[in-house]
Amino acid sequence: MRTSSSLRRIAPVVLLSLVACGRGEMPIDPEGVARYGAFRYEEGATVNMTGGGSASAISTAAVVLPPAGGAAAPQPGVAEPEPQGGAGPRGKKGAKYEVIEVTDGGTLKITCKVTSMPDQAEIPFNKDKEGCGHPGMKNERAVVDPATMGLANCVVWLVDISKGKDFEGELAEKGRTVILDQKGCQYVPHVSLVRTGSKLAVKNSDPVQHNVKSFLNNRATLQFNLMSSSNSLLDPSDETTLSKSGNYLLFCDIHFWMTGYIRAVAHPYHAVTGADGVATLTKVPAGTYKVGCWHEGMVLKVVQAGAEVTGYEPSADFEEAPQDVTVTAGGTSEVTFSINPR
Ligand SMILES: [Cu+2]
Repeated sequence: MRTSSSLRRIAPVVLLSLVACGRGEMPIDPEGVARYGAFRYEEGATVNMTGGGSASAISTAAVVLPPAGGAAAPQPGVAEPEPQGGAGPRGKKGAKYEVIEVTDGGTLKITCKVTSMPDQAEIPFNKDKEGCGHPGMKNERAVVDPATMGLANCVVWLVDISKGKDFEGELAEKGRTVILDQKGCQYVPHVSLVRTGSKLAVKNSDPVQHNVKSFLNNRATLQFNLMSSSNSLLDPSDETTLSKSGNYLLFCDIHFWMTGYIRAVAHPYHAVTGADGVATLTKVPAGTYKVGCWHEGMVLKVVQAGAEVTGYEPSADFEEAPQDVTVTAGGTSEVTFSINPR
């Protein structure tokens, strides 16, 4: 079932206008490094978004910035200095990526591991328990293979590559439509890569309504805010075209535990670690590079008022310090990020 375009936007009557207060504004990295900071998401609180224009939310929902310190207080993973070489998803600052034929490329195997097991307790749903379709939700932010301690859903990339292969496989198609599904009140996929310029078709496989809201790189930059009716598919639109490189945070104003991330990338040397914590980059031109590593943050704290679950508090996303690696023609190089759970 497709909903008409007029239904794509949330009815204004249920919206609250958000005050662009300017307080607590997070810096927007010009290269699109993604840092959302920790945030708290619960019902009944005053809507308080970071500054930079207007945004909208369903009236019952709120993003509450960490209090304390007010406006200019640095937030974990947000206001820290740019790590050395951390030029972000678009690669070397100011550089335009050049496609060349790579005839003597090497392979780079990147492993993300946790140094200890993060909390993997089930997260209780606080609404739509039936409609969300499964009894116990694991914290999607901490997917770890206990055998290897490999950490899934890390985005890894070559920070400073300026030329190399063209996009391959699914990403070869410019302006591709990518389906973002909402299933079991979770985003599927939870963390994904798309080529910059791809369009999202938002699907809802659940018997309950969702609202999908997206911010680019930080919570001051609202990209879209769409109502997604049960069992529906929204056609892609200008709004859901990911025309800028960077990290798109997804979340739902109805089910506050729902978060997801899409990294839109301008060159093909990016990957997401799988269930074993490993990602592989192929056809890397021989040379020395910096390897970046981003993760959404592993903690999803349950906010309670007595026995009642009132909200959820994801930890801050973070980047590890980039690592140097040398790739040789025909060889396989390896990089391992050992990450402290946080
Ligand atoms: Cu939802």
